[in-house]
Amino acid sequence: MRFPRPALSMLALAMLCGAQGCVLRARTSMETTPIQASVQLRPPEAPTELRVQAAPPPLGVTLTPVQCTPGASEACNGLDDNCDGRIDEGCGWESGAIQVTIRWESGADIDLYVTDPFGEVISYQRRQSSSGGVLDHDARGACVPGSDMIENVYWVSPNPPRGTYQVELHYWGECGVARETPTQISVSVGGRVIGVYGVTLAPRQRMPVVSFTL
Ligand SMILES: [Ca+2]
Ligand SMILES: [Ca+2]
Ligand SMILES: [Ca+2]
Repeated sequence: MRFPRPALSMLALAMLCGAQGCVLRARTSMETTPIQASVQLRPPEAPTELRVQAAPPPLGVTLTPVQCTPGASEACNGLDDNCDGRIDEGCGWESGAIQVTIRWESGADIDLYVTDPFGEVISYQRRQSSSGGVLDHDARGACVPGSDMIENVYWVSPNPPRGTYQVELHYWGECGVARETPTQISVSVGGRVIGVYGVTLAPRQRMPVVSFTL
């Protein structure tokens, strides 16, 4: 950073020469002298280990054992197949310090809602929160030809805000083909999957499925 330095009094000398020789004249001057100062910024904080506590699943939601195999190929199925803590890496949606991925198969249009500790809700209606959460994969099921049935929210920052996160699902529509729809919700925090949850939703049902606290 560059600061103007407060004026300093300096003595300036001038040599004036004429027919009778030379004289030295002195005068004081006020000058502004730039100085260099640097502010030492702390290095970016290394990702800290995230301690997470998941609330017991609400009624109707089941918690299934995490099944993965180190070295397995990663399928685009809403699960962390190779145990690296990233769900579906290479499939076109991102992983991060927090990743929530839902998947279903019925052709319905299911929507994922994640509420951050500040109460901001991330969904297809508002895809980014100021805390760094992003919905980067939206799905419409059979309502939109070519759509798949996976939605994904992740946190870009290695240090997402501490507090409680709430995951909700909403059965938006049957798309002319679906009825009750089983869904699967994978949650990864700090590089490991903390749970794979399952819930069956009826048309237009909205319910909280997972809550966890950092
Ligand atoms: Ca993986
Ligand atoms: Ca996968
Ligand atoms: Ca959807």
